[in-house]
Amino acid sequence: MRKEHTLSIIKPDAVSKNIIGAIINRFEISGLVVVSVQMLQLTWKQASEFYYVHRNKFFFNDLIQFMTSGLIFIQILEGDCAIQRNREIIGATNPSDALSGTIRADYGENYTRNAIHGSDSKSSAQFEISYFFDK
Ligand code: DGI
Repeated sequence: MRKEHTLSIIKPDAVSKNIIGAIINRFEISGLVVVSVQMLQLTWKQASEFYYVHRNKFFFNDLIQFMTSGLIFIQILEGDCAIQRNREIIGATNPSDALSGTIRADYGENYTRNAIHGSDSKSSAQFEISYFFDK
């Protein structure tokens, strides 16, 4: 197995519900390790740059509005196959499609307010980690 890093963001809905610890606990009990953190409120420019792959999608404005609406909690997670394992713990993008026991099934409300972000590939993990941590 190869040690990997992935980016995780606890989104404004989950931060405002005071469940940062409950979510981090899910990572820790599955063996992923939090190795770096930041808490901040994104500007419109930052959120748009971070989600630039979705810039032409119908939901882009709602997504950016939501992601800039409050504090977010950003973490780098480390572990064997961290990118894929993190996606499994998170669950499907739409919480109503997410498997029971996943973070989005338990804490997500809808497509936009879905509690958590996790890098979905090696290349997005590299881009996302460097966006917040390598500057
Ligand atoms: O990696 P994910 O967050 O699971 O999903 P993604 O990278 O395809 O999309 C990024 C975010 O954009 C997602 O967490 C919520 C939003 N989104 C994606 N698809 C839809 C959407 N929002 C709405 N309203 N409808 C969608 O079909």
